[in-house]
Amino acid sequence: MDALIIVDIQKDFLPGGALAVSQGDEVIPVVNALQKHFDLIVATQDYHPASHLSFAANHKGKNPGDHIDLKGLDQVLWPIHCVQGSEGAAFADRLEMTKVKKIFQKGSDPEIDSYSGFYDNGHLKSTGLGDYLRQKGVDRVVIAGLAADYCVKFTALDAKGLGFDTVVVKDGTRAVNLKEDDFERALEEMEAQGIKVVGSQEIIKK
Ligand code: VGL
Ligand code: ZN
Repeated sequence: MDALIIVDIQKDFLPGGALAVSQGDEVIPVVNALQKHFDLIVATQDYHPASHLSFAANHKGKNPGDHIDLKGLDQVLWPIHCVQGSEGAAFADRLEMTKVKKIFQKGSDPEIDSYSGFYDNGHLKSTGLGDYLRQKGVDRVVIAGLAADYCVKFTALDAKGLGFDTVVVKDGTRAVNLKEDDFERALEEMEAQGIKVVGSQEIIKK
């Protein structure tokens, strides 16, 4: 059984958003086309309280892009984004959501960030996504969305670590690219862990 995991396709990650991913909007038609090929589709949603400690604005004198130690973990600081209940936290207008069975929210604990849709960055708490997929009999997950170098990458690494065959759709994701080669490095890191990186056509043609 296959599942499609749609990662964080939210307004704040689209061009014009608070944490805009360049060409992030281009993944939407790709993900909408992919959905026709799956019987089980879930989505993750970055969903922070305004007090979230990944926001530079919550640290005096810090700017987005700076790093801090947050409870023992290296944390890059971000602009305020995906605040619970805000327009920026909403899913993209053009994203097809009618087939999405369940939404897994993450990043709600102000004291720890959560890039993966499965666990927070300290692997302390699970979102329930892994148990949900297992209970549905899923053995392969296909992942697309934003951003390739953060939430897609960590979602894929956790999926693989949990034993799912894991596929990432290269044209269904875009990177933040704080450094210019972060996209390529993220793909390499995932492939090194046995995650397959494919084009959407490889899934659609079947
Ligand atoms: C993300 C940075 C901060 C993501 C979320 O969805 O990739 N990146 N929060
Ligand atoms: Zn976030």
